[in-house]
Amino acid sequence: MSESLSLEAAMGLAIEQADAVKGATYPNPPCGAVILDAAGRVAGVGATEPVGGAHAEVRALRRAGELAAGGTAVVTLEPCNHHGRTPPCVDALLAARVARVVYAVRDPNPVAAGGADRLAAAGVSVHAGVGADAVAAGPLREWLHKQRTGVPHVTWKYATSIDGRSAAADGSSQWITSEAARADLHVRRAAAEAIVVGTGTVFVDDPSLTARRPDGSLADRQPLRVVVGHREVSADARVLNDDSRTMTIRTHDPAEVLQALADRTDVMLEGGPTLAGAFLRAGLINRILAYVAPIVLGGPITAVDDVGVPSITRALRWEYDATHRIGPDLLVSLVPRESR
Ligand code: AOF
Ligand code: ZN
Repeated sequence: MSESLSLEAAMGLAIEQADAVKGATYPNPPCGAVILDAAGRVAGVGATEPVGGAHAEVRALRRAGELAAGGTAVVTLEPCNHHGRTPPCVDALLAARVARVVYAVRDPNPVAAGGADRLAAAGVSVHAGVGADAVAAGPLREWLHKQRTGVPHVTWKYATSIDGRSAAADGSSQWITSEAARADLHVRRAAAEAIVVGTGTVFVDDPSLTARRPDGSLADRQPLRVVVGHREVSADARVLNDDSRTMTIRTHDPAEVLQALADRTDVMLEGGPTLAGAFLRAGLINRILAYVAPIVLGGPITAVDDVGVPSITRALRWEYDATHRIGPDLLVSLVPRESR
């Protein structure tokens, strides 16, 4: 028999559920839910289904069955209060006679909001804010950004030597980082909705931009591949193969790129240096993910070109948000300084 869980631990479990469906639910948020029975033991867990399917609460309640009565629902997002593509989660929680609801982040979507108030009015004990920072920086980061700004969240990813070079002097750039780091990248690609590169990168690297497993097979979910720029891409470029869909956008303007991707939530920018510089100058990068290898390359080829910084006082300021050791490499995650 399982032991009773603290609310923080239950929220940790709900976050794991949400992380596992990240990328599969947009435009809906990837949410997680845990139902604890009246004794505080896990009775059911669930995550948001792809759009049009059940919300996390409904999945978890189905698994918990009768055990939900008198228990606690621990959810990453305030339960919805509207008939959208699915009925309100609040109704399902009330029907299951849950005694308490604990959620991390308020639902900023005005159409779905109000769940907490309705639950409280119905006599359910409601607690907000448990695990809020972890959820807002984790599974819901991209979706919350989109709700707030109307623009997709952009992660700029690159691989670099410890001295900041993205290729050797002769242009060779494959295998800067380890196999372990590349496997991590492929998991992140599979969770992204679109991967953007410039035509220069297509010419130089001929990337396929798919999400692959370590054995080379294609992951179940493939992001849309987006090639940005005026030049024509050759018909036999890997980025145009049948492994995923590809969109070409004939502009260099980052704002126009994001307009063309306005129905997306989570966009990954994979270079090259000119396009990355343009996005940075435009202030349209919301996270930097740098895979840093313990090698020194020297030479002229850097991950990013001009970013419009004439002197140190005008540097674009970021802050470290997480660092992970991946095999021999480091993964460094940064967010804009002012966003926190
Ligand atoms: C929840 N739990 O797991 C999710 C929620 O069109 P619908 O019916 O699928 O509703 C979409 C809205 O519901 C979405 O914009 C967001 O406000 C909320 N998503 N709510 O209670 C969930 N994914
Ligand atoms: Zn819902």
